Amino acid sequence: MENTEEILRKRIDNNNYEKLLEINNPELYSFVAKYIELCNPRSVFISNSSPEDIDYIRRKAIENHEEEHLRTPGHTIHFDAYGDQGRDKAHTKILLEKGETLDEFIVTGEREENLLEINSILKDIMNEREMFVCFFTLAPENSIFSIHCVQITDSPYVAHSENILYRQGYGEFVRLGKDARFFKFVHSQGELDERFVCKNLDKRRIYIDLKEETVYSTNTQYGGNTIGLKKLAMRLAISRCAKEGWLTEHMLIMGVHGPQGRVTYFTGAFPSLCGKTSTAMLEGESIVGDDIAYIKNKNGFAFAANVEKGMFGIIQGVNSKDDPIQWKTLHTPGEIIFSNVLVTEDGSVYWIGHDGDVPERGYNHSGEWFKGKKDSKGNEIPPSHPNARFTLPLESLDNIDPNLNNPEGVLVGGFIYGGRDSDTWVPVCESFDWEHGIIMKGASIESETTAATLGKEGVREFNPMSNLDFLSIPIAKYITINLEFGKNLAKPPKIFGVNYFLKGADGNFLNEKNDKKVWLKWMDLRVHDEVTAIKTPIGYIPHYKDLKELFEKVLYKDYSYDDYVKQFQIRVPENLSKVERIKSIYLKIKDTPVRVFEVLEEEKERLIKASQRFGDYILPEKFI
Ligand code: SPV
Ligand code: MN
Repeated sequence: MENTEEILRKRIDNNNYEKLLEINNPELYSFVAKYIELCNPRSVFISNSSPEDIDYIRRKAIENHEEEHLRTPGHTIHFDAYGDQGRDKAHTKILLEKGETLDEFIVTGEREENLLEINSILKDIMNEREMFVCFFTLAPENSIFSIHCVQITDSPYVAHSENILYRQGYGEFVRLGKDARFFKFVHSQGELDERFVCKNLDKRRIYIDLKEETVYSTNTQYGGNTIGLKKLAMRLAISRCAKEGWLTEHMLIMGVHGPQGRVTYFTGAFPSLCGKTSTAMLEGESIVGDDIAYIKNKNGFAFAANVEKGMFGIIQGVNSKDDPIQWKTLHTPGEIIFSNVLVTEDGSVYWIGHDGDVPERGYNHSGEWFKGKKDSKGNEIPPSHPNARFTLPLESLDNIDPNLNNPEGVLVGGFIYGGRDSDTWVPVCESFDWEHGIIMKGASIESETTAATLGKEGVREFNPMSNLDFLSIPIAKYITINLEFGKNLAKPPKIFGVNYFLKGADGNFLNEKNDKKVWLKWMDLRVHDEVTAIKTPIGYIPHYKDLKELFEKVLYKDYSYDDYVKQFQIRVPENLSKVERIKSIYLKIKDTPVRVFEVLEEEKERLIKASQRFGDYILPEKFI
């Protein structure tokens, strides 16, 4: 093989070569050279994070037909291939050395063998294409949270998305030179068809090599599979933080605005499509992040920072009444990439749950579209995909929190865990303490599956901390790190479990979308010890009078005692079954900390005792 310098000099034009040379880092040079040799692009573009370079990428996404302009200035549309509109869990593998194993829930592959495979897929894959090399920083720059990253991709759409979603990093690489310790990402969309979407989905692979802190992604365009800095970097970060004792969580970060102008920060973990973004976007509160948080112990307190600076949000159901802030930004000129929505005849967009009537025709991920159009199996094609998304800078939202880029992060008052649960958890419940919260709320999340991943919807799935899809370490280790993290804090955040999806006997939801506003205000009061709560076998729940007052104040709604009882009665049989289900899962997980079984057992005993006194469905007032 030619040496690194020769390859770089020969394959990169002068202007771009100079940009690369500004960064004095031999590891970077050999990484870039290696993939130029292997992927064999026609040309190489090195982005130096300047407005011109960022704009170049934006223009390339249009020229390459991965994006198209829409009517509103700054808005573009991108489509992913049919069947490439969610995360491909089956082909996303953590690479392990021979003999190493992870839990059965985590898809793994043998390192050497899979690297050979991915190298053969990558061979000449960028033939006749341009390679983009981009530099980013995860979390605010120059802070204890920062992690530096290099992305190689032949998709200007991916590079463009990252320019919206992440902080630029070229300056940091120049500053750090040889000392930069960075994550590496190699992506190629592979061959595209006549609609400029991936053709070879059978060769879609997402391989995470922890040893070299490198991720490979091929033959896919969907952001969750391709945007290296998002869920791919998250797996690398989980592996790194496990060694260093901090947390990488699938969590929103938001400021809840309490009495007298007080702002209290919460982090919240919810599986995809379970209300995470809509919680972070609640009117009257402020958003720091909607997807990924790094959390560190600083002088005995938990501080969180948003890894990102943009949002790759689900668009289905966004409407002017329930989501006024997103609605406004989505209808204002400014940089937004829409994906997999319907483009109407006048160049605007429509998605399922948008205000107004469904348009008669337009085009979408299925090509030309008209009302009633069916796919080859005879199923009606909806105007937009259920996992259709928008990508925008957080700063374009009216509720952006001033601490988004604070290198110190924000002090965390509470952790929130939620899932899609039709019959067990009450709408909001505070754990007895850190251990109880981590185990009974976080490590016990189950959720009915959604469209964010490929596969069947509506099946109840175990998803500890809503982070299972992204774990690159054993589950037991991950839970232990969470338990330890709280033990080392002088004042750990309070831990709450929420459930926005509880249903009544008639099968209807017991809560409205906006009721979560009230749960948050209650949590804020609890963090500051400003209201008392009812101690039940599953944790502390709100008093009726406090909720009634909050419903009145926050939603101008009369909250009836009847509603309260339906929502907050303790459903003993369902909770007991859940304890059993979770216990049987952890029995199969290697090295589960004993404390997990003890806490589950204690919960079970409390539930049984209570049912012996009060029956299976217990009114909150029984516990007063
Ligand atoms: C999620 O599905 O949790 C997302 C979008 O945030 S993805 O990038 O697909 O992970
Ligand atoms: Mn997510």
